[in-house]
Amino acid sequence: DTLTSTWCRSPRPFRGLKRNSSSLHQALRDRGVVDVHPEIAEALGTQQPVVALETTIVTHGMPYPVNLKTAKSVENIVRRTGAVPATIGIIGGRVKIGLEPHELEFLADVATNTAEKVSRRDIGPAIALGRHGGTTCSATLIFAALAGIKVFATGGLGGVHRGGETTMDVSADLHELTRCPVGLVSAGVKSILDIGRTLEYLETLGVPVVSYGKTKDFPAFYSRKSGFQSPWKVNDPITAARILYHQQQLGMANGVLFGVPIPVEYESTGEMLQEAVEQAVQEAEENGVSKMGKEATPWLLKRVGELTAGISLTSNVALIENTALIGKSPDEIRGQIAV
Ligand code: PSU
Ligand code: MN
Repeated sequence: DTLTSTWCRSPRPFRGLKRNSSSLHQALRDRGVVDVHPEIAEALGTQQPVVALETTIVTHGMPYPVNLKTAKSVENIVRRTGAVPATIGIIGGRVKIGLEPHELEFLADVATNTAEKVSRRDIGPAIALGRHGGTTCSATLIFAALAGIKVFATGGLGGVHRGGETTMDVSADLHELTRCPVGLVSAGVKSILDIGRTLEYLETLGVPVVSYGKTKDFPAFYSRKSGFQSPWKVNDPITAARILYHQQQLGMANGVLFGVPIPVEYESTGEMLQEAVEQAVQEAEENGVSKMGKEATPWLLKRVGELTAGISLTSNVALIENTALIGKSPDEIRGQIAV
């Protein structure tokens, strides 16, 4: 059996999902490596709102047991808004769109599960080698788009790292937003990044950046303002949904980045956290962390947590819970948009 002969016999890639639960489920199963949770297949097939959630934050972004508690809390918040949460991850080489509680617990048990941090480039290898993985924003966007999920809520998108103009450390998350017609709701990009260059890069890629709220201030994760402005702002879910809808109507494949600032009550700690971020970034430079590839982000987040005695973690949990609340799917108001 050569690779080519195996390849030729494998099921053809599925084109065009029908929004009917049984055919969706079947189609994704036929692809061979994707399991859609029946509740999510049902919701997608009957036009109920679904919100995608990532798992790198569980496997590489937060320590146990806060990671598990946060992931469950975010799922519950999504449910309370009337949408179905679709937490996405990879278990034993199978893509899971929607995790059972025991599967989420397994991924959160970071001491024993050896889960990889899976971006676009890691998807094929992780599946072929039967690995477990927490999906980053880029991989989660791919699977959300595959399943027809329109909204994805998370804490912080990846971006251009400090010094990225020489290291070329630019997160694959940015490019993925050019390929996936999904509204990504986040508290901006992590403050460990070069926010100005990240926004420039998104402009080059043609990804709309939209502040969700009263001002165009682009949020900086732990604080409500980054000092940079988004090109656009919207303050209601219908307009937000229209942005996605009209792009799709025009056959554009790209998504939208919605920036939702951390709740006001966490603003006061933002400045202190930013100081810790600056220190962590400096230490990272001294320790050559920029040469660590995908380990750079987890290293920086962990170090900021240590420097702030866990306060950064409390803020991190709060902002993710908040984006999940705002991220209540534009699907639910689809009926109100003129077709
Ligand atoms: N923000 C956090 N914690 C995280 C991440 C972002 O507060 O764990 C993750 C997201 O999954 C994001 C990824 O997609 O980091 C980006 O990693 P990189 O910079 O290696 O592309
Ligand atoms: Mn990187």
